[in-house]
Amino acid sequence: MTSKNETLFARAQQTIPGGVNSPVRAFRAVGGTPRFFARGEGPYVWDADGKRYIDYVGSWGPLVLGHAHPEVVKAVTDRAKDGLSFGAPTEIEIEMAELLVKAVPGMELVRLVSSGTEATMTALRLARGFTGRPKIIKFEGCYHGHADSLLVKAGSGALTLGNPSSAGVPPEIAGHTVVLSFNDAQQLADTFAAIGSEIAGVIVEPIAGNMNYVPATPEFLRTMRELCTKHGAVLVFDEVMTGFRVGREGAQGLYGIRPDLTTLGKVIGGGMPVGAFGGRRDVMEKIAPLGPVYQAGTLSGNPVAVAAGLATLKRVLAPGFFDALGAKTKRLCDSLVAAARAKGVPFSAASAGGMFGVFFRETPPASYAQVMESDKDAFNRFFHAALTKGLYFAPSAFEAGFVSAAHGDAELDATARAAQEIFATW
Ligand code: KE4
Repeated sequence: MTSKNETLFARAQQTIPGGVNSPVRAFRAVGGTPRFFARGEGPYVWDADGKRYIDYVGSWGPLVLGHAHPEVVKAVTDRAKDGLSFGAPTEIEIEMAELLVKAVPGMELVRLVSSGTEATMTALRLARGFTGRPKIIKFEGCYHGHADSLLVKAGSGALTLGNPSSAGVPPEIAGHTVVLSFNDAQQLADTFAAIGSEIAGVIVEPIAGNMNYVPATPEFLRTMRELCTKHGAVLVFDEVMTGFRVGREGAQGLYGIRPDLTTLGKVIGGGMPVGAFGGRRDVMEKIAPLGPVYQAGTLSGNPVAVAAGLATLKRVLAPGFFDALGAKTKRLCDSLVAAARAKGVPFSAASAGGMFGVFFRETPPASYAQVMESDKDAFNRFFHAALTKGLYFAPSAFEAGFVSAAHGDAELDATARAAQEIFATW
């Protein structure tokens, strides 16, 4: 009997490239038919066939409270009754800006946009506008959205599909993007020594979630901070994924390192389109209408989307939220590792807050090269076995996973049991 997912996928491909509106959803790396979700509630999603899954993707990070949280849904419906968008300032945007400035270390001014890509694209334009320099440094395997300058040896879907450097980006643009090795402090120092006067900014995922899950070493980030300060380059922490996901002050709070600019997305929209960039006042005052660096957006700071984000953040910033979330994620990881190792399968995991990575290798990777040593075929086999057992992990060996506050004992125990069954017949 043909699954409704298959029917919908065939139909979608008639009008949408690859049948999806974002490539990593297409199951290209893992094979098989993408699941078309009909609804989500708490830790669960249901596909077009009515099959239920425990969701460990959470829309790639935003749903830190779980699906359809009553307070978030109410905030959206209440706000929508007063109008969806004005293209004019609203008070709720000030509420969000005040919350972010208070919560994120070093954020003196912040601008809301509608996606993480807009946030990172603008942060780098700001770095170039503030310094008058052309070059940016990014790191292989890190993904910062799909702006031209950043689709050079990128992670996430670009890596998943095997084309980390996108077609369509002219050499004149890609040439100003210097791609270095993640966690290689010496190479970074050597690069600054050679071309420091040309470097406008450095952008990094402090915990890389787009080549699976690879935390920066403290030495790497400390070196980065010192070099940017010494050479007058703008340090951008891309916390679109880690912001309000790994801790109440994001990854920069865990490391105790203050960037010049921070980009945010995902959780701050609670499932609706919100991104943000912000940081040092002297840098942010270069953005229009105050300064010469232009940026704009019809739906920037959209009040309905911001209402969803505020309802989410109010829960996230409550005392003890991340202690509880981090314990759940660690328990998930420990149960997966225990199930695999009991059967002699090389498997490891790592996590922070509600974000985790699983790897078919003995130890968690500390670099892009080590990520690439992981057994992708084993991951794909695990992914499909888990799907059959009603567990939905990211359909790529190069993506992080996510646990929400809605995941409870029942879901974590069910996942542990399913993992034992999967590895029992490995
Ligand atoms: P968006 O434009 O997708 O809102 O954000 C881009 C972005 C920027 N920075 C980081 C660290 C990110 O992880 C992302 C987007 N993440 C991917 C998942 N790894 C989004 C999922 C997708 O592309 O469909």
